[in-house]
Amino acid sequence: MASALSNLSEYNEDNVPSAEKMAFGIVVAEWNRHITKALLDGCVQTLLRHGATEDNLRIAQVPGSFELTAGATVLGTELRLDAIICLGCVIKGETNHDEYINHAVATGLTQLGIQTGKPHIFGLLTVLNEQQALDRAGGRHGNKGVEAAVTAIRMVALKYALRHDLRKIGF
Ligand code: RBF
Repeated sequence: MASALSNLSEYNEDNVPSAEKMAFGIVVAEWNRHITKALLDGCVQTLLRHGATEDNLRIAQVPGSFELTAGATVLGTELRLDAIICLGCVIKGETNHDEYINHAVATGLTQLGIQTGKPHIFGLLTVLNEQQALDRAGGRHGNKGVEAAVTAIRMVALKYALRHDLRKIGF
């Protein structure tokens, strides 16, 4: 169950580093478009609110969530991107398709993060029904696109801090 502490949508804006010099790739799945559009809007608005510019955002649409890792691989060839954010929504149906897709995306993004050294953010809703998705795409559990954006900014800031040998990182 989500709690106030774990719901990053209610984050403290002052604790988020500036994204002014950061460049982000966003891969968004078209399946369940009414949900993924809300995730994308929340994500982009959050990046811009924290200083990112539209010039530094690259957005790619892919058919379904299974294609998120392939989309991330394509965007990853743009070396200037500091992080790739992947957004999708898989809703459980009568079969086990959701488990295969969700595991494939989780494993794929983990591997890409390790291989490239760039943060690959898991913004995939893995829900049991549409209501759970609506709750997490601007509803009572916040917007996971917002949280994905904040996570991306913080992970890029972590890399910048290490590069500049700062002694205190985050918090
Ligand atoms: N893609 C999603 O992003 N969300 C879904 O809920 C979803 N459900 C699917 C259900 C089935 C039975 C299949 C075969 C595909 C589904 N997909 C879904 C599409 C999947 O991510 C991918 O685009 C296709 O399987 C083509 O590789």
